[in-house]
Amino acid sequence: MKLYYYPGACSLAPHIVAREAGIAVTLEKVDLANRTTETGANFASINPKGYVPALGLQDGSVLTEASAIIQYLADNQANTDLAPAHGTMERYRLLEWLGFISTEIHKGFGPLWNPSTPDAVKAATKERLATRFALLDEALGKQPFLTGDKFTIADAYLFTVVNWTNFHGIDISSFPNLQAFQARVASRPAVQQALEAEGLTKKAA
Ligand SMILES: N[C@@H](CCC(=O)N[C@@H](CS)C(=O)NCC(=O)O)C(=O)O
Repeated sequence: MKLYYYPGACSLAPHIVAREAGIAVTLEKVDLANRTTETGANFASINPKGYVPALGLQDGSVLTEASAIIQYLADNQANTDLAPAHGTMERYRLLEWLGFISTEIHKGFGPLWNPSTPDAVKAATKERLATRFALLDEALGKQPFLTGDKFTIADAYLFTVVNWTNFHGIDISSFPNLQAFQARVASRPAVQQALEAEGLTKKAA
């Protein structure tokens, strides 16, 4: 399998999951501005959506959308705790978190990446994110990971997007449980390996 990625982007979540699951993936870096990959391929022809992550599968097809890719990787490894079995209430709880992370946190950062976003909009974006961080902080005060005692794909995704606070100068020290979660996840060997492979070790939480 080949993971098309950009350092520190949401593609870090499937990268972490692959390493946690012990699945060998080839990494191919994408120049998002020029829509080309590091081997010179036209990324638009690989993923017409134009964004990472994209996972090239053995049969030549490509799977996109972070939430789908991390589930695909976890479900490929039946013996891991990375995702509860389909059809269980635990799986729906996982999906509940994935939806929250994708729409409220991942896309919640959206305006901050655009240099032309007015300062007032940036401030409002950070305020809205803070309300979501408060919910996460409360949840993570009760248990070490989002769904309980075990690290799952939702934790890999959350870590990846909350790590963006480092790129936008957002202080999360008023959310101590969330801050401790970031440090807890960062210290996992698979996460360290993924950060190092993407050249991000110094910027990690
Ligand atoms: N809906 C997609 C969004 C992916 C996404 O936002 N990718 C960003 C990096 S985190 C990207 O590649 N942006 C470049 C672009 O859209 O041109 C998903 O959940 O995977």
